[in-house]
Amino acid sequence: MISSRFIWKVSVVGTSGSGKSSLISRIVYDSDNGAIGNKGLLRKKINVTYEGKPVESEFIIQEIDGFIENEKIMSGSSAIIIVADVTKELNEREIQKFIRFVSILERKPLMVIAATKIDRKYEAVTWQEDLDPISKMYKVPVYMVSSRMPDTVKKMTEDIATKLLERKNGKPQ
Ligand SMILES: Nc1nc2c(ncn2[C@@H]2O[C@H](COP(=O)(O)OP(=O)(O)OP(=O)(O)O)[C@@H](O)[C@H]2O)c(=O)[nH]1
Ligand SMILES: [Mg+2]
Repeated sequence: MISSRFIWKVSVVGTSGSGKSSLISRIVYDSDNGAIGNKGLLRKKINVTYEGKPVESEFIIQEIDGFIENEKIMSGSSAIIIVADVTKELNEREIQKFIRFVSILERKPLMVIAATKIDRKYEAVTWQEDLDPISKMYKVPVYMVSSRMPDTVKKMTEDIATKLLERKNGKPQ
């Protein structure tokens, strides 16, 4: 039996072609067909066990192209997944600037970095070590994922659901 239900708005941000739609498609349909509509909101139920009880969370997922510093959109999000393509040079400045913008919002969303396309590791130019400094400085966790590797995405999604519940319950992050 499900003991509680929560609805969270999750925004997926990143530059064009970074893999946002493919990640969303993996989360929502368990497929890596990135040809999902770009604009609509998609929903996905995520079940996790929290403090020994099954908890159902519903993610309402929105794809946002680029690192738009829009206060209304960002503070209306419960969580933001920042997508970085490991086959592309990391734009550290842009990501840091965006994280700083989100960090000072009064209703600060949970942020994670999804370093994606790790199935193409032979073409990778960005590594976990490149993201570690940003991750440590801003306490934003990094997930090495691929829309072609379902488990990596599932783990990140469940972690986000759990962290959102912890935040709601006032647990320090
Ligand atoms: N090998 C591999 N290719 C990926 C992965 N994620 C995305 N791609 C490919 O990268 C390209 C861009 O992916 P999209 O998911 O459309 O990226 P996007 O960020 O939604 O792009 P825009 O909506 O145009 O901004 C497509 O050709 C995908 O098939 C991945 O994890 N592995
Ligand atoms: Mg897209």
